[in-house]
Amino acid sequence: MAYKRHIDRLPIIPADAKEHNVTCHYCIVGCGYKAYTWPINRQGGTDPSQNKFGVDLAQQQETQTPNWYAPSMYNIVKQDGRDVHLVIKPDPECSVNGGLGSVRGARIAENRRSDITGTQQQRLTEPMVWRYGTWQPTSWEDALDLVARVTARVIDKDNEDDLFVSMFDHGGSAGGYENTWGTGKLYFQSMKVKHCRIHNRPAYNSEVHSTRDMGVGELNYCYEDYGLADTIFMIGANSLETQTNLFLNHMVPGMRGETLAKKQAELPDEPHAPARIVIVDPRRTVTVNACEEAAGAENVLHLQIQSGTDLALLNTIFTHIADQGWVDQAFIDTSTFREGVAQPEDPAHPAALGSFEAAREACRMSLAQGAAICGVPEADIVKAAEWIARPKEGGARRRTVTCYEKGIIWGNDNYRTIGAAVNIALATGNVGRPGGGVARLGGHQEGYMRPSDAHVGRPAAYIDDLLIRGRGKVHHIWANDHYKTTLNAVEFKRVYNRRTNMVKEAMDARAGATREEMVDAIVGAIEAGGLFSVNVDIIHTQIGQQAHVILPAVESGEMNLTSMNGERRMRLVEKYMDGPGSAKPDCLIAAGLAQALEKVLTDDGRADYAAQFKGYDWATEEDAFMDGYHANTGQIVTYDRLRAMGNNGVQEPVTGYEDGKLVGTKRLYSDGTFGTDDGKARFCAGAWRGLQAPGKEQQKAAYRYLINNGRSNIHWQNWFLDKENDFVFDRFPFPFLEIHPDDMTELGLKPGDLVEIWNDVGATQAMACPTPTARPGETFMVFGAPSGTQGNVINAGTNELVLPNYKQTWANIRKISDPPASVRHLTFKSQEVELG
Ligand SMILES: Nc1nc2c(c(=O)[nH]1)N[C@H]1C(S)=C(S)[C@@H](COP(=O)(O)OP(=O)(O)OC[C@H]3O[C@@H](n4cnc5c(=O)[nH]c(N)nc54)[C@H](O)[C@@H]3O)O[C@H]1N2
Ligand SMILES: Nc1nc2c(c(=O)[nH]1)N[C@H]1C(S)=C(S)[C@@H](COP(=O)(O)OP(=O)(O)OC[C@H]3O[C@@H](n4cnc5c(=O)[nH]c(N)nc54)[C@H](O)[C@@H]3O)O[C@H]1N2
Ligand code: SF4
Ligand SMILES: [Mo]
Repeated sequence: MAYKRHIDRLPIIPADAKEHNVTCHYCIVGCGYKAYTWPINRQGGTDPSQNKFGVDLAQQQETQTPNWYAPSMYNIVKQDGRDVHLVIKPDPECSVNGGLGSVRGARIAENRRSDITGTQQQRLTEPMVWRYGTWQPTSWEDALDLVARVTARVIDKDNEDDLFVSMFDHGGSAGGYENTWGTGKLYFQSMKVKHCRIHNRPAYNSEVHSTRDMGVGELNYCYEDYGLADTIFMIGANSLETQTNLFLNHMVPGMRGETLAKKQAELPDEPHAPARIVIVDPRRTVTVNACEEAAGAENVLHLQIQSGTDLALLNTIFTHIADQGWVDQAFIDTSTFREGVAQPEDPAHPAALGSFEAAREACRMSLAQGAAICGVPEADIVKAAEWIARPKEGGARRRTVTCYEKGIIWGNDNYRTIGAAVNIALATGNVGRPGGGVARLGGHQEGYMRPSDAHVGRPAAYIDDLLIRGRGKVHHIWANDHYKTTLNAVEFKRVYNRRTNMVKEAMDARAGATREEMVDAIVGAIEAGGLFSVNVDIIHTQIGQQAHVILPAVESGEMNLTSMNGERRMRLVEKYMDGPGSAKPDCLIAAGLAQALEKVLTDDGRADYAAQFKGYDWATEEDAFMDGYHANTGQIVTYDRLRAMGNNGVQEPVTGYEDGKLVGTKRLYSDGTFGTDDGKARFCAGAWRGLQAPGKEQQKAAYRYLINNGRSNIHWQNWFLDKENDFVFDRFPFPFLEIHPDDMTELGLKPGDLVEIWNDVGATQAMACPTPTARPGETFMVFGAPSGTQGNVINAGTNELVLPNYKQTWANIRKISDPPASVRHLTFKSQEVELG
């Protein structure tokens, strides 16, 4: 059990505790928190003058009091070398979360590394180099010199194709504008690395090409729109668990009618009612359940489609809306491309883009066709179209906000499916207007600032495939663990282990050699098919077990870090504690690597090439911010100005600085001009074409169970901190597999049994969780677990632009074990709730 559960008393935050702005670094929502720190030998008192809340704590506080914090919000950490108390609690003044926490964010403090309370002792503290058959701690200088020397041997001016890079492109948990700039400047300015991939997919590309090609940036609205909308249209997302406080603090109030007064005030000329919601998901999620509780079941329409059939559904809804004439013709005429095809289909564009009429023609699908493919009743498709688009009483346009995430981003036919969702929003004039928007919900926060990646090309290289086929000589990995999170993972790990072990063996064979001899030995192994692996992370990951050099990074809170959330709200997280040991911000690690490369190349007599690695004399992350974000976005935003904007920050793009405040942008495209050359949005002419990625139809035909997969509320990503968090591990020592009780009977399974999931590409294991709401034959497995990689059974098939199709996976299941001891205390009760 977690040590804090034995705590019956926590120190009162003193009135003079230091206060820091914190944006929760876990998910895209970016909830506002405050971090309070004060010296270890002091605490506040109950008198209003003695505590941070300024209230009499000797009195009973009300139920929803903010004058309180939970044990999970507390820790003892180092600040400027001294032990301090740390409390990180939700900020009631933040418009994003209004004081709400979540099962992840409310544990930021207990997930900090502490030598006093013993939390997160797994954090890396020193650089390490593979030596004498294990990893030996060493200095930054020594580690970076080795990385630079080996890297310099395989790259040259104008040919950096043997250097492979996996790097985060997000904000929040790893990343942020500082760090994407540091890595981006190194790999895309000093070098022009084209064999790179992003943390969550096997290529360097966009998750949402089509909406961008259509001129509609994917984060175009503001969270307030959920309170102004008549209808929320949610496709392939489970927001209660994955964008928790966006759901609880914006969607739920909209559905409960708590925002009616605001609607009336802002949009007085039309009738208003509480928002209804249409959810597209093959699975009944806890989000569906929560919506029913919030809005009443009659206001929730769950379209429980067959996995991967979203495109057919969306095209059918689009057709029906067009046939009924529920379109916004004035908007179509003034804001969209009117003359046929603007962009023909080609290898870089998996569907043609053009006029409303062209798309209507290409996407046409009857109710009967749509219903047959998706497996939902025609009447429900009609109802969805009505809720989304039928004009309101008196003829006012219906305001519908459309949101989507990994159910279609990692789903079948990404380009066309996202295009089909945007088509509906464009046809109904629901972009750039209050209560509208068509936006991805997001995963991490965003924080992208890099030199052009145009040299990467489109379609971008399929990096995992190249690595499996023996390409690449040196691999730099920044903040991700493909062993737990990539597709075709069994094959990837098998080959990666073999290739990196060749280098380890070569290094072991030369124990005691000089640096020059060692580099020669490593390069010899590389030339024989080996791979030299460098891992920049905060913990020793699974792929990090194969690394030859490990570089320790700090995370949010241990450095100053900027990022923006799903409504483009940019904030500064102020550093409130020291990083472990000699760990550094990623941007400064990238700078150190650039400097090491400059030195090595100079020593090597390659002065011209060495000169490309100048320009990294940053002393702090703020220097990286000024060199990257500040210099490239009109020189308006600075740390001081952002700090002054507090937890409400400013919505990007930032357009000016007036009266001591940064001026932002509430919604994109509010003037009806879109992000294309001519300012006109395009429709997507993408017809339904079955399961598009190679091998999916065959897998579906050959195996019995859908292995749908994704996230759970309690877990954060690949469990990198959860792994050493008792609260999480007590609850789920193994990844769960939601499975219908009838399927369990057929397979001879008891709750908590361990099962093997296997198919043509691999196998993995999970813990069976009886789930009566699951459809027979359709399971759901939590992804990313250290003890059961779901990606082991996902085949290598991607779309034309190398977007992985994680969600469409089929396999067979067999029992391998009774519940292990660590499972026996678990509850298998339904997670659905009834709010009286
Ligand atoms: N608690 C928690 N929250 C997180 C994260 C986390 O690790 N834990 N990670 C963050 C990150 S990085 C991301 S990317 C987001 C992801 O956020 P989401 O996209 O909301 O999460 P997922 O669980 O991956 O997938 C969402 C839903 O897609 C459904 N789905 C599967 N197949 C299909 C299909 O064919 N069609 C449709 N329409 N739906 C389908 C699944 O049943 C699932 O309910 O979450 C972020 N938030
Ligand atoms: N089957 C299946 N697979 C999936 C998905 C799915 O839905 N189903 N979803 C995909 C998606 S959307 C995502 S986002 C990926 C996630 O895949 P990954 O990116 O591999 O997983 P994360 O847990 O986000 O990895 C974060 C890593 O960065 C480290 N880290 C954290 N903070 C810092 C920092 O500040 N600096 C450095 N250097 N390191 C840091 C952590 O220790 C951890 O090892 O998985 C993808 N894979
Ligand atoms: S909803 Fe997301 S950002 Fe907000 S507290 Fe939870 S994990 Fe953090
Ligand atoms: Mo993600």
